[in-house]
Amino acid sequence: MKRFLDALFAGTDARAEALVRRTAQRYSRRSFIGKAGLFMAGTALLPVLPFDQGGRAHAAEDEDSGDPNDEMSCDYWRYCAIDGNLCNDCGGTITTCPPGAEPSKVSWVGTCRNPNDGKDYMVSYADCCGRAMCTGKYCVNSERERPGYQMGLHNDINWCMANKSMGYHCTVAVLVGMNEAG
Ligand code: ABN
Repeated sequence: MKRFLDALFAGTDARAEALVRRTAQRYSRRSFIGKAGLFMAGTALLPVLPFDQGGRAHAAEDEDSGDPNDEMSCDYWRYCAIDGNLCNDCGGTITTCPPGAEPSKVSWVGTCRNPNDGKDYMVSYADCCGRAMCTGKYCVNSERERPGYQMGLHNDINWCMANKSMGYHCTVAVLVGMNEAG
């Protein structure tokens, strides 16, 4: 075995050295540092480039009733910042997980205006976890959402990540507060 490996790697050091020498002759140190700096700056900037999420929102809009009081429609007022499968279309309700799934320990909170009383409500979009992804209606709305590089303001996230069982099943929309001033 040793003889085989020796034969396989024979000359490897010499070839690597020759390659390094050729590269060093072709590029000056300054140009190498410049290129490496450019590469590193480019990769560091990549996550903060703006990206268009319009397509996601439109996909959901196309097939909806537009009724802000229809809990099965993505246009239901409480879903203004939801990103997920509706649990009420997956064997649960708008506030409870389907059997066998448990609510995520952390959740995304949005603020939605209820057109029936004109007040703003805080809505917690908790994910239900521990079962395979449900195939019920998927809604993507993004009121006050910001792109992914501000993670705390972004809703396209699997909130089951803090649970023991991280599999995402569906999302509920629970009212957790009302803006008294509004
Ligand atoms: N919050 C719903 C979700 C789950 C997994 C991936 C993206 C969004």
